[in-house]
Amino acid sequence: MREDFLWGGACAANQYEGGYNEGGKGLSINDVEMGASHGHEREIHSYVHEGVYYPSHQATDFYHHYKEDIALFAKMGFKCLRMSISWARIFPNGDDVEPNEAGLKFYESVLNELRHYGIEPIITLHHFEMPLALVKKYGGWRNRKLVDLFVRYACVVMKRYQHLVKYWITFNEINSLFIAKTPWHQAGIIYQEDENRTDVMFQAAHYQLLASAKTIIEGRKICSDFHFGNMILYNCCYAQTCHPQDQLLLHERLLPIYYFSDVQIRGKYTNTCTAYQKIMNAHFDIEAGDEEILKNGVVDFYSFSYYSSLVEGQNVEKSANGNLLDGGMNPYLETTDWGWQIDPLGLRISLNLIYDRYQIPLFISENGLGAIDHFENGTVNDDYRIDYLKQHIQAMKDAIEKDDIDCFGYTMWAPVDIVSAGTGEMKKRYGLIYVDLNDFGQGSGKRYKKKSFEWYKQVIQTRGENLSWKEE
Ligand code: BGP
Repeated sequence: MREDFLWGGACAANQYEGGYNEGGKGLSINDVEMGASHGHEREIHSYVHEGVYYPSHQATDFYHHYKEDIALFAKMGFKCLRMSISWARIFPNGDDVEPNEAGLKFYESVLNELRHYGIEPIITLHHFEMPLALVKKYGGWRNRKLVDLFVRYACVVMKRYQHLVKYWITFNEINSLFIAKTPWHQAGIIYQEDENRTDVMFQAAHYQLLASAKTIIEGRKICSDFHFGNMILYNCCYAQTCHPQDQLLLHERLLPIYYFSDVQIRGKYTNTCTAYQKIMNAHFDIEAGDEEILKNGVVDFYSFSYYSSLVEGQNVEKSANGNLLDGGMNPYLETTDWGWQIDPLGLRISLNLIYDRYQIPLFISENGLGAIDHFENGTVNDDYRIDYLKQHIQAMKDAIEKDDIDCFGYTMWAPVDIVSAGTGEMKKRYGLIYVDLNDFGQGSGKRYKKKSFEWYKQVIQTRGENLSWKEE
């Protein structure tokens, strides 16, 4: 593996940071969302209710632990950390006249800490989070006003951190807008009864694509050396049978993924996009000048999350879970504690499919195993996590070394235990570092190395050559 390969981990502010009302931060959409660990679906409130536990308020408290955590990442030899900035920490209401200096200072300290250890920050500007005030005032991303407000926020942070950050990702899993059960996390939208949901969704997608492109155009003026990436929830999918109809269904399943990356890489709504608009009977406004913006604001690299794969076909029973997705079960694969199918070879296949289509550098911005960990004697023997990561890294290596795929980095999700995006739970743990907190935020918050900590350190040290692990 190349010497400058970016090995590291990925996380998101709303799941990790906490400090929800500290340093002048405004409320984010996550700050009014309960976890699902009470035996029912997550619940969204319009304000913070007294006595209710909201997972994002404390999360795993990166806000107060960032020095300790970054030191631990450095011990593992991290070359990079993918993290997000909370928009509400910079503009508490989203449309404030001035940015919040304390928020800007906080991320400056974090970035300086990363630089101190030689860890390259990869910054996501919009990771399932936005100021709640923008939902109340404008209805979230259904409103075109959000485009310029977002670009303004992005410009403030890009200017401020231009000497600390080189890699920027505009929107996390931008296609989750078309996939997730609700557009809440991605776009701060709660559907009204009388509206055409499809049109609202496509309009919001257009605004986010526009905001992404504008950010890139403006960012390049700030620093010509910035590298911009998109971030796609990649759905590796197989046809259930060789029946041509199943193959066509498989093709159609990929349309909502290519919809976003085609615009972000080719700079226009391609035939793939218009075909999907027709299938969905979608109508939305494109103003004069928008096409020019999309054309000029294309990304430099394609980043994606990969956790599992699914099956599609005429007779598929949609019983398998996945990262925001459902689909058919694959009889050849095993599943995680949350029913996500484990498919390392699918990662190699995905890298090939994506690279064949776009021919630009790839970056694996998320991959990991959410599992129930048993904390004993100050550690967790998470051989299952080592096994999952080992197999996926091997698949990535095969894609790079045997298939000549240009992939320049891998950030596992997430280096330290954080709150689950889907369920708000703590018991769904991904970390190489255990955090003593439960689903209700109870515990000491102390950090402990899991077995996977030393293993990942060795992987990075040997540049992915030695993936095996022998007990000490
Ligand atoms: C992706 C998100 C992350 C992350 C991950 C795992 O959708 O970008 O924020 O959380 O999936 O999902 P979960 O936390 O629901 O297990």
